[in-house]
Amino acid sequence: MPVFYDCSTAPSPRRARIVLAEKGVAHDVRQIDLASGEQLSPEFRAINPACTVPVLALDDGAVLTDNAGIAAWAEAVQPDPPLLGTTALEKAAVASWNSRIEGECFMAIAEVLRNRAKGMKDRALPGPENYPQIPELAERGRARLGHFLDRFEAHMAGRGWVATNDFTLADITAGVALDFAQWIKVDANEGRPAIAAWRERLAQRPSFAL
Ligand SMILES: N[C@@H](CCC(=O)N[C@@H](CS)C(=O)NCC(=O)O)C(=O)O
Repeated sequence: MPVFYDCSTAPSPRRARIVLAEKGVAHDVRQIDLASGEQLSPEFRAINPACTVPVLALDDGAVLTDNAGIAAWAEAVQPDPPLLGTTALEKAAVASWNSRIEGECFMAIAEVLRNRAKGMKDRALPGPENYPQIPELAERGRARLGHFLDRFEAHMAGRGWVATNDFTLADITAGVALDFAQWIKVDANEGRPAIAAWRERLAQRPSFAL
């Protein structure tokens, strides 16, 4: 059975956890304690030299070391329900929105958190190398997030789901990101009724309780 390397408190592995749940892919779970730096241990480096979770280790020895790979693999081995779109245009829309949400929303939140938190001194980026915090990036990230959320609110007005007429990976990435925003005390729902209504719909999915 595949082994999923998780950290129950972190946002990135939560994205993959939701994908595996939506697809019904059976797997074992190993928790990696990011707070104590287990991702930098020699044992975990041997599994993922990038020192990040999520990781999915497959039965044949292949190791998938990020959300992009895990989602692509899960869609290929378990096409139902489709999470990456079905028509050519849907696939384009899911890929496009997923990429935008990662860059404009997820990263903006991470910039705020990682460039300010005392516990992340010299850990401004995940990975094997240490990078110092740049406080200005925290300010920029907060501004970027606000601008993204206003654009996203306009996009979601009158829509059921982010990228297509159905729930897709773009909803997973955005839903996890906006929960992550609470870590920096940003309530994405405030003054944004379309986002709030969509998050209500997400909250009804059992996978989002994971
Ligand atoms: N591109 C990766 C990013 C994964 C990532 O940044 N994971 C964080 C947890 S949210 C991590 O492992 N951090 C380790 C660290 O901060 O040292 C993906 O989405 O799969």
